[in-house]
Amino acid sequence: MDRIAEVTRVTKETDIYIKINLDGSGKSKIKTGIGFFDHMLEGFAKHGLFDLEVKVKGDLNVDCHHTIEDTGIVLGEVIRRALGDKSGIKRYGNFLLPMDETLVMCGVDLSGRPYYVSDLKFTNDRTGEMDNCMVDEFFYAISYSAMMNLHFVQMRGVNDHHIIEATFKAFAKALDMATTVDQRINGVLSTKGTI
Ligand SMILES: [Mn+2]
Repeated sequence: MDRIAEVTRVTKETDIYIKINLDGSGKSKIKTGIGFFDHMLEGFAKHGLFDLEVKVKGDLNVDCHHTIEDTGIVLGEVIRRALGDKSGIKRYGNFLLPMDETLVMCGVDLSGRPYYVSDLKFTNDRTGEMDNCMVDEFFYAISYSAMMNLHFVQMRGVNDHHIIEATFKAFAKALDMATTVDQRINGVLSTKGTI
């Protein structure tokens, strides 16, 4: 069964289309209007081996807030839809991702219960056209719209570009693990019988 979903969401602040194939090969076509954010989403697709199309027209004349937050909401939504009933998936995923001086750990549980915890700390306020405070806003939005438990622990890191890129890639690798189908799993992986 194809694990593909697409969502279009239009508000007065943003116009967003996202399509994901969880069983892809890392191909992406990304255009959000924020160069650094595009770079991060391309890395997410490449390292998670997801095929990802993201088209965003946001009110960047205000700032990057709505564009990045709403992209997180829609990305979470396509992940949730592409997973379907979650039968056969590993459900839990984690990754410890080094990038030069930076080391970021990510833990994911596709539990159906949204929860977000992060202790990311940045050196400066911005990276390129992206406000660094939007990294947590983005992943918080993903966590509630995909209904996943998502943790980030920053073990080390000084360079903001490295910290943010390590965060996106750690998430990609952890999500790839959590969404992987394991032939040994019958139905959903839960003693409760539902996730
Ligand atoms: Mn980079």
